[in-house]
Amino acid sequence: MTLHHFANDADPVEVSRFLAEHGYAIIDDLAPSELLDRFAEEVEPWEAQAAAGRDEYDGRFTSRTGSLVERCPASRELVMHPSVVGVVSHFLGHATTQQLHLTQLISVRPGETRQKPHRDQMAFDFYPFPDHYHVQCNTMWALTDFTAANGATHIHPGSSTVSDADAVVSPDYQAEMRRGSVLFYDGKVLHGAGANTSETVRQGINITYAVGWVRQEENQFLACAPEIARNLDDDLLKMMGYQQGAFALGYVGDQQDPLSKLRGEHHKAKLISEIDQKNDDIRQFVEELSE
Ligand SMILES: O=C(O)CCC(=O)C(=O)O
Ligand SMILES: [Fe+2]
Repeated sequence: MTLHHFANDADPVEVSRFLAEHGYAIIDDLAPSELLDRFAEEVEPWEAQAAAGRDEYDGRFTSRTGSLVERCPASRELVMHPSVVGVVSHFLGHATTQQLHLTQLISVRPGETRQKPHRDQMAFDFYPFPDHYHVQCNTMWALTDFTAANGATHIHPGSSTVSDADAVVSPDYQAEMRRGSVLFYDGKVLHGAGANTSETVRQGINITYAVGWVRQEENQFLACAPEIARNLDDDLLKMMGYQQGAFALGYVGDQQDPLSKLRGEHHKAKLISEIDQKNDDIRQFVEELSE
């Protein structure tokens, strides 16, 4: 058996349903290669200075580069890719809001051994979320081809709702996919990075989403400096957490909306300068008339 792949015109609801049933889904060829080229160029200086993992779990031959929204403008298009947002908002649609949980380029280098299979939702202090309650939705975009030899992610299909003992002995398959394809996996499914026995680096862009009421794994309010955040699109900012999760979580001061707080002074200054410019134009127009 190999893992099931969807074409890039697949209905996000169908993909989400498949993900809910099997714990994973793959959409082939979703990111244009021009977008990935741009991302690769933007991330290169940051990746060059990223440290290797400190333990077997992080991977001693693996580096992780975060803060992608701040550092790599191209990543913003991946975060907000309509097909991905479509899957995420259906898959996590039981929550009032969804949010960005983390962004990370994972570079698995030659010589890396296989990562211990795990369930990502353990990050929530091992809270035993009920089987039917999905708290997160991971994506892994292939920045390079993902192959069995270079460390394509291992997935244990259907392991989301079985006991740990049954999950570890369940069969697993590697998510081999071309550059530009994207693997979705839920927070419960057993998975892990593969060993890299090839000569080249495997690069995957891990962008994870969560329901709006939990703490984010990567703190988006600090991972992207407010001076940069302030100029991003509303939809992206809301995804990063600049909106109230559920109906009351995350307000600022006198129950102010976080997005308007962020825009705040900057927005006012921009409006005033636009008005000043208009006044100048009118003055000049009247002066020209009276000459
Ligand atoms: O890089 C991969 O293929 C998976 C990494 C992973 O599962 C993790 O670090 O939690
Ligand atoms: Fe993981």
